[in-house]
Amino acid sequence: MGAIDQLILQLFDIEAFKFGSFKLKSGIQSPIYIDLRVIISYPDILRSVANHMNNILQNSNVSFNEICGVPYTALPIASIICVDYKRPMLLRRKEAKNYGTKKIIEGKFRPNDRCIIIEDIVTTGSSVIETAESLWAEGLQVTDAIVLIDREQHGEKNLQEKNIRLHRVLKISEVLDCLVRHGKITEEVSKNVSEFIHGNQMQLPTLKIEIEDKNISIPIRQRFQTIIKEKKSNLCLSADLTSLDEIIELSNLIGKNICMLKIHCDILTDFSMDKIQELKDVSRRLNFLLLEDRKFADIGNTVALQYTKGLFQIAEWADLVTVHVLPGEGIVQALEQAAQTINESRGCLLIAQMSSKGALTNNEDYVNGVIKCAEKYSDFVIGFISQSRLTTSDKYLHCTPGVHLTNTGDQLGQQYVTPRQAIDGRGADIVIVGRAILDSINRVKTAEAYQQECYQVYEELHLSSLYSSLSSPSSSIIRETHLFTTRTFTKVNLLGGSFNVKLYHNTNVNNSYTSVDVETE
Ligand code: BMP
Repeated sequence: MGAIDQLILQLFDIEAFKFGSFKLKSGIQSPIYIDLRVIISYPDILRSVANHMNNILQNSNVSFNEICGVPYTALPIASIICVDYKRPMLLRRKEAKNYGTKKIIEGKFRPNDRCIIIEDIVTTGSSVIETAESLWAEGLQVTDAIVLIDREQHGEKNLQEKNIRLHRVLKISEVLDCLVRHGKITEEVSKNVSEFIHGNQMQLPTLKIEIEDKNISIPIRQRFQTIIKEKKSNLCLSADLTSLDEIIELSNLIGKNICMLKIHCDILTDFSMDKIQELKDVSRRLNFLLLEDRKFADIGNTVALQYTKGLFQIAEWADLVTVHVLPGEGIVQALEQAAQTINESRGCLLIAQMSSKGALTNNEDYVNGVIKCAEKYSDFVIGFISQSRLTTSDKYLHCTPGVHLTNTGDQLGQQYVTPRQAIDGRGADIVIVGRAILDSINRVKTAEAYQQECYQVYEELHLSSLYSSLSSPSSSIIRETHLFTTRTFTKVNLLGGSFNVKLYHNTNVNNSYTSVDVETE
């Protein structure tokens, strides 16, 4: 009897092959079950398996520096081969340690070393591929793997696709033939198993890469800051139109210019959840936030219902809402709690000061109360609707409505300032513009002009404060950078976000920086 037949019969005797009906991990019913773990209890068989592998290695002229066994069954086989060959062994952990070095590959090796993988059985080849990937990641070369049994279920092809050659001691078809020849199983059982094997060719499970929708997963405050930086826009369009269709159409045209779109859903004559979803889709595509200017002002319980229920189900689609703190902080607590039922990031802007004539918010105590509330709920409150800078903290975005380049007010108490006054004079981060754009002859052109004006003033303002910090010898920026290089880069915080700033140094001009460029990363 040949050595291969002998090995197969030994494996059969120790019940490494079982025939019957077995439910596999995948739920599939299989007529064969192969359990090679049993070989560790039979040193002779273990020795014989290792010898067969050694022969293959010698005959195939595979050169290698290290041998890596795939846990668990292949480890003792790999150990024997390592000793026979006097080659070092590597081991791939199933999971990286969560203490100490966090290594996944144990053992000594040098980059570019050639490593062969030893495995007991191959079905799809996925565990060999996983092992190879860990070794590749460490700079090792892996081109060959050797297994005891190939189930012939597409493993060889899958490995080939990864440029790994598969060597095997036994193919499942050889095992079946041998067992039939020696009267261990019937032709019928063998046929059954063969049919099962051919009917279950397994492609490697394709890695499903879920492109993370950063718009949804990152916190709203960070998302807002990123949008402003990326789009170079701190303009919010107040789309006070009564048709949602018209708002969708307009946002398709103006979306690229704005960081936020503000609406009042209760003035819409054609509101529907389908249409608002359409607007939400535009906002995701053109990267702006949706603000429902609901100005909640009731007790917590009522407000939670107004936020999540009714016709508008605001929490479903509005990234941000506006809130009066008049009823006390319970209103914010209620909204924050209600927002937790939504699996997207939500936030709110507290109304601290209003632009209209005679606003009762013009009261220091009131405004201080609003700021305190913002601090207490700073995970949910990302800023204010205000007419002045309320805090020096970068954390809160100050959004200022009542902005118009040419008008000073309307007949109903609205009072306007220019973008420059709002930003430079009053410390606004975001400028909210409604009728100045909506009533213009060319809304798109006007929006572009407002975007440019608002962002330019904003940049100028922050750059001039950057200049003054640069001229101060105690400035942290100066300390961080090398003063006498001609061009340095440093990070500064503007809009609460981190910007890469290029500093051009000109030693002729009093050793001071002559120009500062803000580059978005
Ligand atoms: P307009 O630019 O057309 O005046 O519109 C301003 C928008 O900002 C309106 O939607 C209004 O409800 C809102 N708003 C405001 O004007 N002043 C405030 O203090 C707070 C606001 O939300």
